[in-house]
Amino acid sequence: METNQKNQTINSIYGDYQKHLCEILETLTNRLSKANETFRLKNGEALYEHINGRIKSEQSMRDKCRRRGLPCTPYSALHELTDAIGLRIVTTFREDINQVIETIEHFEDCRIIEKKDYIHNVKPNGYRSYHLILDYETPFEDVCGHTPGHYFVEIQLRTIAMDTWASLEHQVSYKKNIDPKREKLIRQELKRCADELASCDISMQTIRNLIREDHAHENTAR
Ligand code: 0O2
Repeated sequence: METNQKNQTINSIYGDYQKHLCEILETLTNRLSKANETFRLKNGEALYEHINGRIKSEQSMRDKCRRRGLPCTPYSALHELTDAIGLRIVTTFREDINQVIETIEHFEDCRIIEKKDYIHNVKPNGYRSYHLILDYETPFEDVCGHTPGHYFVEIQLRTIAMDTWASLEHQVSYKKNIDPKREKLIRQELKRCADELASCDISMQTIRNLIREDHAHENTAR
């Protein structure tokens, strides 16, 4: 529940479904953490570096509904829009992203219904990330009144370098008004940083592959 300036209670935009959102977030986070641990025990390296989750805030969801011309209702928030529940998985190397996607593809109650590849199709400002929209089946009812229920979950996958840039850019410029006199320079610099970090990601991946090849040769030579 939220309160407005007159301290009147405003019903959550997520209605009675709000309690389920946290439960879904926790279940998926735990499952991914377990998968990470299993992968690490088997391969000696983690699947990903860290994971964060969030339920989109009331304000942010209401703003998004208004921007999209949708009424601020649970149906808009949970059926028309797909990012009420969000997970961000940060990997050390670029190729680990594919491995995480493969792991998620094996979750029986999750279906990937959309993939947005902002790594190959970099946003003009330099934003890189791989987004998945999941249709997650639950034993409880969804906003359409169906049981089993279906809830959308947005998963953002990126490397540490991509995440560093996105966090910085989010703080300084994403969806913010910038002084028009400086805007061009700021945007150019942000784009340059994004491209430099992307080039580091490629070098780090190459180094990792070389080290792996080296280990493989060592093992066959024994
Ligand atoms: P938050 O706080 O992360 O939830 P829209 O959501 O309207 O912008 P769309 O098409 O629904 O557009 O989603 P899109 O562009 O695939 O991805 C939206 C989310 O990706 C954003 O969520 C950000 O988290 C992230 N993102 C996308 N583009 C950028 C970018 O240029 N810079 C940064 N830093 N992040 C980006 P929200 O809802 O904006 O915020």
